[in-house]
Amino acid sequence: MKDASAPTAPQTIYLKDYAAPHHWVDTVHLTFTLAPQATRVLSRIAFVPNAENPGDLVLNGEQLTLLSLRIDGESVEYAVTDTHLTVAQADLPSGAFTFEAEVEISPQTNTALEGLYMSSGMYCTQCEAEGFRKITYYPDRPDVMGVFTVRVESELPVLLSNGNPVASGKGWAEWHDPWKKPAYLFALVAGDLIAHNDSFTTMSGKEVDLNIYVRKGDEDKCAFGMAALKASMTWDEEVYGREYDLDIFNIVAVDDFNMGAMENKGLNIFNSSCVLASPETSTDATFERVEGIIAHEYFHNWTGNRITCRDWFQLCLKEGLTVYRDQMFSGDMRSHPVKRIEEVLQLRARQFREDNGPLAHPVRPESFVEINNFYTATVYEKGAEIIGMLRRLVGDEAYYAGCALYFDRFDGQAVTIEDWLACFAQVTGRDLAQFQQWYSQAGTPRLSVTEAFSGDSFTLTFTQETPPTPGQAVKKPQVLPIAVGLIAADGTEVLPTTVLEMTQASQSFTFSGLAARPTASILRDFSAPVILTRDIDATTRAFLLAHDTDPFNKWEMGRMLAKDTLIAMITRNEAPAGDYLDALKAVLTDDSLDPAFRALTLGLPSQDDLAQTLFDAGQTPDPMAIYEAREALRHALAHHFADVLPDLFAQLDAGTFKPDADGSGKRSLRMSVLSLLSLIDAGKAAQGLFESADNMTEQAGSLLALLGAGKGEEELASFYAQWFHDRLVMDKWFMMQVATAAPLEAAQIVAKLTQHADFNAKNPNRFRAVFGALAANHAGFHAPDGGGYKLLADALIDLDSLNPQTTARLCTAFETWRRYDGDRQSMIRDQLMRILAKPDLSRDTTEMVTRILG
Ligand code: 0A1
Ligand code: ZN
Repeated sequence: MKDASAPTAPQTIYLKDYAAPHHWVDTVHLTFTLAPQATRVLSRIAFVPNAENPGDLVLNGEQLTLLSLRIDGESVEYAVTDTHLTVAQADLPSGAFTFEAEVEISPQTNTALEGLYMSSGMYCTQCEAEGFRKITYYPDRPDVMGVFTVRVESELPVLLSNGNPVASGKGWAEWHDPWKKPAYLFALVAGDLIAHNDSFTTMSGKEVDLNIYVRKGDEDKCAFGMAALKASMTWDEEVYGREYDLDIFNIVAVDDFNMGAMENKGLNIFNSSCVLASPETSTDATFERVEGIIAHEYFHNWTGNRITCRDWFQLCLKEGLTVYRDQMFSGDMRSHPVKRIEEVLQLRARQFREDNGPLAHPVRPESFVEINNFYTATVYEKGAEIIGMLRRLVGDEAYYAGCALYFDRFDGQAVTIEDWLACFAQVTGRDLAQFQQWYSQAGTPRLSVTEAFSGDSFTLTFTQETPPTPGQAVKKPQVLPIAVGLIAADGTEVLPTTVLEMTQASQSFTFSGLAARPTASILRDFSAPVILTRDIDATTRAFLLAHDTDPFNKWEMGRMLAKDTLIAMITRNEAPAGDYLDALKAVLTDDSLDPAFRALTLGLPSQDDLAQTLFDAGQTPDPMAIYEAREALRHALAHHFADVLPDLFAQLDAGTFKPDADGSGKRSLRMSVLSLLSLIDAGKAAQGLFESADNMTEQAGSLLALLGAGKGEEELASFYAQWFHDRLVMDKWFMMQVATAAPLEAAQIVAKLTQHADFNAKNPNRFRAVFGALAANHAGFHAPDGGGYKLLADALIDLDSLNPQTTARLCTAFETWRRYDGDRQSMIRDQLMRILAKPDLSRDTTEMVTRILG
């Protein structure tokens, strides 16, 4: 063996450098002998040289102890670094060969939660993106696909891997996955688990065994997830014609997990917070999230697994499309308008924020240091918006025809965005070259519009401009589908929703034959991910809030009124306008509207959103002033609605808990009402509900209402006494205290909570419950003395040694630092420099902090 063991410096990887591998994989046989600190992994891999790109055998491998290595049964010369194992081409047989190796790894000490690790006594894996290389030597890249057979040896009762079960006996089990796959979809689980079992008959009549595996005590939290899985399977058959392709589909709930869930072939692994649900312990929001994530991971079976990504730059190929699919599914299961508003809220809060700061990157990035840093809102959510725009532009029929062609043409392959778009170009005969820019150009386009009426014609003139982002100074015009409708003065719609296709920097569209000047409803259903500026007065906004037939824009008008009101309160010390309060009250009390919609309309823009809006308008946001204005508006709303709140609260009792759209909509409005009511009734209604609630939505909702009104100490203690044994409910207990902490108390509350016996930095859910909530408590995080910054930086410095992925992700708390005043900027810069100065800082965190500093 040659030992070239000098540590490799982090390298930037470029899309333009993509080259096919020197070797393809045919079959893979793995045998795992599990032991907490000394697991043995025996591999037998059939390699085939790539005639088109011959060369050395290059395998990835990290943190492995190599015990033996053979090629076609013979020992051979090889070189090992801390990241690779190489066998020179000259030392390889001329044709196909079998590579065999044995390595030892230590799952128990793996706190990064990548590769094979242990969580609450069970073994589990996370291989996406590049975790398989911590399990054994392998070409760990998504374009190398193989057929896996896996043997697991352990005394633990449940032993799982991908594909179908082949055979098992005492202390062992064998699995075979007939579908070739990249290593990132490999999974293994071993534990003392209980199965919640069911079955599904596919459209061609095949019976599939379904299981959700959980720890003892969680059996009663599986039924909802199972129903969501079956609904997802039916939906993908009915809507996309996609059938499931194995005899068994397993889901496993794991307590320690960096992300939400993972689509490993036939063996999805879930963060337990994203699959377990029961009325007593989970809120409506959790039920909705579980339903969406189960669907997302299941839908990956076709968009991601059967057809995968050629390289990690193409991540949006599977993620954007799969998010789009899960969004449509959730809309079908619940309410499309409500779902769309929630999507846009999330897009603006996360993706626009990212796109407007130092971490902005194209949906298909062109370079990365650590791919784990690119599982972003841009890749996922903007990626989904691109699919939605494509569908709007080509129409439903061509959209489904393009998808069908994609599934047919690329099944079993690892492909690119170009391959995906070529299917739609073929089906429609369109040139999608300009549209493809959505994948390469970062930044959120600013769209402005002017209106003119003359004779019987109404003209809309749009102008678009995308601001510079890191590495991209000059931007080209994007293709924008702009959905518009026109409304007459009496509220009737004179032009139903019509999609305008904007391709130029500036472009006009004229509508003729109009009897009078209409009011335009623009960017209906949020038809493109842009920031729209439109100079319209409060009266027109109130008119659209009352009359727009497009629910998204109806909501949007309320949101804009709220924003204008808050900005006037912050910058000009104005009192909230009576018209706005009246318009909102009309929505609040309009029984003909969906309660979920009314709740969303009642919601105020977040402090972070207001800070960005002020910054965009050329001002320096003052977090304390934003906080105070928002609190003052909440009080003003409570007083203005005082005469209707108690009755609404009583009427909105949804009765027996059902986590469906109807019930959750009612509860959502009821909790919004309660949070205002608590500001004026000394907390009486909330205390009453807290005592009597039989579901977590109302129990946590009433506690939050109390905390938000500066009360709830006793309730917080009794909540703890009731739920201290339930880790997922305890995450809420931690989170709620930080989320509702007053600005000048937040850091102190966080510091105290990290000393609590139930705080555990090694568990990502618990760490995020505290520090994610601190970052989300805008005024608390940005407290004038910098205490919030320091506390987060301290925690990240400690966490980086344990879990680089979660550390890097939470660094995004600092991504908006250039918005704020000089003092805050310099305090944040100091903390970022302090993180960067930590010896042995991970590659993940180094990349993130470096990019944020810009
Ligand atoms: N593919 C998963 C998300 C995921 C990505 C990375 C992970 O570990 C680094 C884990 C999960 C999904 O989209 O659901
Ligand atoms: Zn995904």
